[in-house]
Amino acid sequence: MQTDNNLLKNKGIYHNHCHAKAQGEKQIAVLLDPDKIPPAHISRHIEVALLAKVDYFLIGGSTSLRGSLDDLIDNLRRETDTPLILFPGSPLQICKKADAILFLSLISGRNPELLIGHHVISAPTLMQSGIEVISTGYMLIDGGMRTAVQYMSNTQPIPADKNDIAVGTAMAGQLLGLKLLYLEAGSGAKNPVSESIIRDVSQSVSIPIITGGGIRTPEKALENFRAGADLIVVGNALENDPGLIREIAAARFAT
Ligand code: 1GP
Repeated sequence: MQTDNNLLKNKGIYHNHCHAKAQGEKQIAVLLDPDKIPPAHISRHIEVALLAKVDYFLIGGSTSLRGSLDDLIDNLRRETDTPLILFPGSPLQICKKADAILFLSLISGRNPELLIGHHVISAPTLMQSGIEVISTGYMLIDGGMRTAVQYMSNTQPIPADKNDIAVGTAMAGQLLGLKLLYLEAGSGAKNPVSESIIRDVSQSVSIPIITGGGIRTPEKALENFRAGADLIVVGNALENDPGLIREIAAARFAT
């Protein structure tokens, strides 16, 4: 006999996230970028994220230079059964050991490689891999500085004060059948995505909304949730102040 937990787990990560959304629950993911975290800090990062009981680990980044994705996933597998979700900067960052992948279409941009090209390259591997594929509309919103993802994607972000463009883009993503929207100010962004954009987008679509980029305080996390984010992603804050993640994660329960 399966327990309720096992039954829920078997339905998949996306299903579980939608279930949480329907219950009004908020979730948090920690982003681990193997190129950014010094190897000596990885165990500590994992430990503090687990103490904070984060809902997911996102794994990936804009570059694939130094860190080994495989080693990081092996390391995480030894420590936890928290779902491991790829957040790939390129098809080079696909790893069958993960539980799921955010199959990102950069719908705020007009770079065909990031709208369909990379997908064609990676689809055969993904079809064979057995990992859960979650099609995601990835929307860059100007965060007040040029970020790695802007440079690497060779696209312009949506201006931070153009809510209508963000809303239209999000609506198009939902109509195209994407399952999630990721509103991204870029890792280390000076200005996180504004509550005003999050609110307008969340009131215009029914699919779940992820926000990330420059979320460094529990207050900002809470504002994102209250504006309509279903899941927030935190990366740099963990590197700068590992203890902070517990407070940021607690914002899930304060809405
Ligand atoms: C980047 O949204 C994530 O894709 C995390 O950003 O590193 O600024 O938290 P930070």
